[in-house]
Amino acid sequence: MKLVLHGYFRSGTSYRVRLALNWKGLAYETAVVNLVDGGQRAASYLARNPQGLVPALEADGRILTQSPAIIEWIEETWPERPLLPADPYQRARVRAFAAAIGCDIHPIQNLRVMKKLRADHGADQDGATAWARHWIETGFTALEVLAADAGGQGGFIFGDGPSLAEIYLLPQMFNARRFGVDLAAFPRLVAADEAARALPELAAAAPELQPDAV
Ligand SMILES: N[C@@H](CCC(=O)N[C@@H](CS)C(=O)NCC(=O)O)C(=O)O
Repeated sequence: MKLVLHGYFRSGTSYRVRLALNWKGLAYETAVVNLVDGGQRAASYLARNPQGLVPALEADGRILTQSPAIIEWIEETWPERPLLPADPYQRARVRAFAAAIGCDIHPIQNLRVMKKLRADHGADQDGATAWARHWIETGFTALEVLAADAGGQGGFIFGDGPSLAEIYLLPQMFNARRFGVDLAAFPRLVAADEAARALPELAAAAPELQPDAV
């Protein structure tokens, strides 16, 4: 199947999809949508995703959007090297961990939200950064507790290898570092991030290694 990932090196949601594709060993092409230049609002991109958000994954010409839906589609299409455990209760726990990032942290520190804070709500750059840090720290405080009780091994949160939890965590840790979050308070999350990034497939998805990295 021909896969083309429309995304941006620094986008956390694009990073999630790269991690899932790499973990499954799937080859894909990269189509850069430069978020700084407004590429997400170009007519050619809006035709692929009317939301004007990356990523979009093209699979044999068919378009998929929304990273959670894309990742679940990848998981269902290529079930080997599963990112979700077999047991329904455990699957729900892993999905809850991922959703705490995907629904409750990432959207409120996203580019367009930060821009709106600066443009219309009186925040300067430091104020917008403090906003992002606040929501990441609030979310991470709960995730640290969840992770401590998740029973993972070798640094991983659930089980003894990467799951959807790490697929969501790595990009959020990247953002946390960008915004200057003090990660010392989150040793369990730091350990999971390190364990996952030690795997060559996942390491290759890092933003700084992408063709559009600046
Ligand atoms: N829920 C969507 C969110 C996508 C999203 O927020 N993408 C960001 C980059 S991480 C984006 O395109 N931002 C462009 C903007 O804010 O203008 C998903 O998971 O795919």
